[in-house]
This record gives sequence, C-alpha cells and structure tokens, in this order.
Amino acid sequence: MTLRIGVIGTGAIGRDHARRIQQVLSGGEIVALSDVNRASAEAVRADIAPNAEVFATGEELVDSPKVDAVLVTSWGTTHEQYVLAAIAAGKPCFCEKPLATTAEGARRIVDAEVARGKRLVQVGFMRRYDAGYVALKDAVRTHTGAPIMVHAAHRNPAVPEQYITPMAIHDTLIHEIDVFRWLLDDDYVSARVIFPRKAARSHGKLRDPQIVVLETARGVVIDVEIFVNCHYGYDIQCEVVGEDGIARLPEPMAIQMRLDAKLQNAILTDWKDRFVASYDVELQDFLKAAKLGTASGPTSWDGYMAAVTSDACVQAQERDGEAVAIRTPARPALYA
Ligand code: NAI
Ligand code: ISE
Repeated sequence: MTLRIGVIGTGAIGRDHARRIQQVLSGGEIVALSDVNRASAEAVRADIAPNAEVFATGEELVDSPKVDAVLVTSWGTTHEQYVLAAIAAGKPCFCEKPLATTAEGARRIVDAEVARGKRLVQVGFMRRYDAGYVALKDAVRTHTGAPIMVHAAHRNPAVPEQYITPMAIHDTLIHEIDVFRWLLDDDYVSARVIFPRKAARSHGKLRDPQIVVLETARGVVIDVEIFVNCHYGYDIQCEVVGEDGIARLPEPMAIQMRLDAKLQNAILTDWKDRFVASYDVELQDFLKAAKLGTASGPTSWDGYMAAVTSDACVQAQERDGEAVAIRTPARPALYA
C-alpha cells in the first residue's frame, strides 16, 4: 500500500520533504499540497509531484478522502490548527518543529491526542535520528559515566531581519532543548540566559549571541551558545562531560586537504546539509508508522515539553541572568 500524503506549507522544508517522499523514500506519494501562497504549492506540484491536487486551505486538504496522512511544514504559528485538524480527522501527522509556538497551544494538541486514545503525531525533531547524536547517546550510556555537564553551540552564518531575539529560542535552541532531554533522559528544572556584548553583525531587534544555561532534574548543567550571525558557517557542537570521561558529537564528514601551506576542512554553511540524512530517516519512520495508522518518534509530549522549556527561556531573556523555574507536569499514559 502506498500512503497518500498531503503537505501543508511548501516553502523551504515543505518542498524538501516532498522531494524526499517522492524521490528518496519508499512507501509514500505526495497527492495533495496547500500553501497560503498558492504559487508555491503549484511550483512544488510542477517540479516534484505532478499528480498532486492543490487545495485552497490546509483544512480542506486534511479532510480530503484522498489524503491518508499529513505533513505540516508551514510557519510555526500555524502548526497547531493543522495538527488539531489532523487529530480530529484521525490521520497521522508529521509536524515540523515547533509543535506549537506556546506551551498552551502544544498542550491542546496533547489533550486532543490523548482524548483520541492513540498516537497520531510525530514532531520533526530530526536530531534524534542523526547518526552522530545516536552514537553520542550510546557513548554516554556505555563509556562516560553519569553526565555532569554539557557544553554546546548552535551557530548559523546569518539570519534575516525578521529573526528577533525570542526566535533564538523557539526557532533555533528548540533543537537542543529536545535533543538534550532525549540524550540525557532527563527533564529541565530551570533556565537562565546570559548576553555577551552584541555582535557587530546582529540586527536592531536581535541580541546575538546569547548563552542559555539549562539545569536538569538530575543536576546536569547545560550551556548552549546560540550565535546566529557567526558568519563563518553552520556549526553544531556538543560535548558531554561525565564522571569517567568526555564524549563529543562527531563533525560532519569533510575531506581534509593540504593546500597553500594550510591543513583544511570545509565547514558547512546551510542547515539543510547538516542533517540531510536524519531528515530521510525521520520521515521514513513516519511513513512506516503512518501506514499502521499511528505515529512513532518524538511525541506531542516531547513537543509540549520543548514548548514549556522554550517559554521559560524566553522569560529568562528578560531576567538579566536570573533563573526561571521549569515544571514538568504529570505525563499522560499515552506517552509512557
Ligand atoms: P518557509 O517560510 O520557507 O516556508 C513556510 C511556508 O508555509 C511558506 O511557503 C508559507 O507561505 C507557508 N504558510 C505560512 N502560513 C501558512 C498557512 N497558514 N497555511 C499554509 N501555508 C502557510 O519556512 P521553512 O524554513 O520551510 O520553515 C517551515 C517550518 O519548518 C517552521 O516551523 C520551521 O521552524 C521548520 N523548520 C525546521 C527545520 C529543521 O531543521 N527541522 C529547518 C527549517 C525549518
Ligand atoms: C531553522 O528553522 C532550523 O530549524 C535550523 O535547524 C536551525 O539551525 C535554524 O537556526 C532555524 O532558524
């Protein structure tokens, strides 16, 4: 059986995921597309999915009997309405991060899925599928001893003018927020944000860089540098310090060159290339579960806990280095 998939939001990542499903992965076909900018959906149909129907609204796409499962890849503020529509229709739904832009919105999704009584939602936290993070988690489990600290960095070469200070949390740090909960199998209890001097390439409405310090229930302290105008490349770093040793996230493969009296390795510049393989693996996992009418991988609960944490981090941005408490509510049995 081929799973018939509809994509809502056909911008950068929606187009890329549609390409994956049509050209790389097995078991799915893009049969429906929708975007508030209809021309964008038409262009994806022309370039990637010639048999797809373009729908005027995401809700019509979700309700179409032609569609078995849905990918939500529109702007973050619009995710909640489409995920709730997919749950109401009983259709498996892959939702790009963030699940919702507020904790309340993510909680409404959790409640709707729990009321439905089965998992239907996978959140696009693709780092859990990255071979480097999987190996790092294994090294922490088998070699470093109990973790004490994590040092991390999330650096983008540049961001557009619309990218403002809180987006460093809910658009960018959200990947670390999720992947460290998963890596350490722990929940957060507090967040602090420290601002060094503003970098010269930062914009008027963006304080960049920033350092977020998260503490977990087991007392692990995580510092993450977010520097989204770092200029030199797209660079994701992570080092876990444990009782017995240290484990580092591997660098992406790069040819080492001896040129012009220098030893050189290229650094990536685009997020699309850094986790390209993990996007493939996460979506193949989605297709597999969706064929069975359910979902696997990162849950709505993970999306909710990421939203709770990112709300606390955004509050901490206003608190001048002071800690903001993070509380973990009781987890519904569906996500045990
Ligand atoms: P984009 O701006 O390139 O594309 C978003 C598309 O959604 C646009 O074509 C826009 O017209 C459309 N859209 C906006 N509101 C809509 C609505 N109400 N209904 C239907 N379509 C609507 O943005 P991009 O970079 O593709 O990001 C989309 C989502 O994917 C965001 O939530 C972002 O955080 C996430 N993302 C995840 C990444 C990852 O590494 N997992 C990487 C990049 C983005
Ligand atoms: C973007 O939306 C992503 O998800 C990328 O992975 C991240 O590195 C970037 O900072 C975000 O803007």
